[in-house]
Amino acid sequence: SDRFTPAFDDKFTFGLWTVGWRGNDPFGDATRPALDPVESVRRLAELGAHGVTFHDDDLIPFGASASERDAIVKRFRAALDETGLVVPMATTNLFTHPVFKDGGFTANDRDVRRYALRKTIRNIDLAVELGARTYVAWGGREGAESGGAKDVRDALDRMKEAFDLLGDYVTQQGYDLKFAIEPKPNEPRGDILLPTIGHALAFIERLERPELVGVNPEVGHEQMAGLNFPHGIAQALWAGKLFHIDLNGQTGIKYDQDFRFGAGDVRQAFWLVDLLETAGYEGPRHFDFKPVRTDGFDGVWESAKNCMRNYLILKERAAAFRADPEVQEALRTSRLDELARPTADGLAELLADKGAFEEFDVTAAAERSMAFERLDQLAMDHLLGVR
Ligand code: GLT
Ligand code: MN
Ligand code: MN
Ligand code: MN
Repeated sequence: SDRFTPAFDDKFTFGLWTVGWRGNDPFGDATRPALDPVESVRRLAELGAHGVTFHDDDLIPFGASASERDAIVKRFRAALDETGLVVPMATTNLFTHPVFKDGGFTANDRDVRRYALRKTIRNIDLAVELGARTYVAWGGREGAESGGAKDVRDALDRMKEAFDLLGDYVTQQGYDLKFAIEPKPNEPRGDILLPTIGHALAFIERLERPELVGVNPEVGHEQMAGLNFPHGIAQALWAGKLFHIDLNGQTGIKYDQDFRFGAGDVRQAFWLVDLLETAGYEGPRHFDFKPVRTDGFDGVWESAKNCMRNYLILKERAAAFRADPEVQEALRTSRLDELARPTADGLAELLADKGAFEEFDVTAAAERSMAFERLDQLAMDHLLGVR
């Protein structure tokens, strides 16, 4: 072990479905056998993780009887007690079973929507029982492949209705649980509703209890839309809505690659860690990745370990960048301190200031270099470990 070996307080968490992914994709069958969730808990604890998260069906096979369910939960809880791992988040599988082929909360079929809500409520009870404070909602099947198939305004009414009902439920039960919507632009649907962080943030403000709902952005999902992930995270933080985060790797606009964290766009990963560590984000650092299907369990545990390792390496690199006196000087030269200053002391002050307009030297202002190239190379030097 070295300084990049995680500790419990680093708050690294993993979905059971990540290390448990068997490698089945649209073109090929599973390449690995199923993994017992209890084995995952033990292995992740050995690697230094803080907790695990799950979909109802990751833990309890779809259609299990009540007695099977009780036995599974009991055994899982014993593994948590034995290892000290916690369950900060849980979620619902509203995408695997064919009944959800047209969605859960926004399926055109009303009975499917009612079933999706009841399935969610049932797992909320278990999530709370296991100590979760966040409930993720990834609406992967909420969408369409063709224009006439979905009235998007009606679908958004139904989506709002779903979150309003779930908000009523947790409030009535007195649960200390908040929801985190996970945006994704496409895959498995041709187009998914609430495709980006921005769409989700705007949607949340229309809910009856907006304070109960935030976002769970995933690195690769925003990058699939060509967006800058750290910018999206900054806006979620600015709105007070970063309730949870899915860390992984993606290289540009293509299928959802779900690489281990740090693989993919390493520059965005650097700025992301810099942001999370300096903005005071206190939630779990949750990894939602898929160990490549070419590898056996060796690669599963190697990649799980390295999600955490890469986070800690980037954390060290970002801290070195911030602590470097030359960087601090470069930040001042690029006038980041000026951006942090209010633009005016109110409207009257702005209108009265001739220097702001009538006497403003636009030519001189236009000629001032922003000096961003030097600043960025300092970041690169730190990221690449040569400073
Ligand atoms: C699924 C999806 C992920 C979501 C999970 C939560 S399920 O694996 O691809 O991005 O975070 O439902
Ligand atoms: Mn993904
Ligand atoms: Mn995924
Ligand atoms: Mn995810």
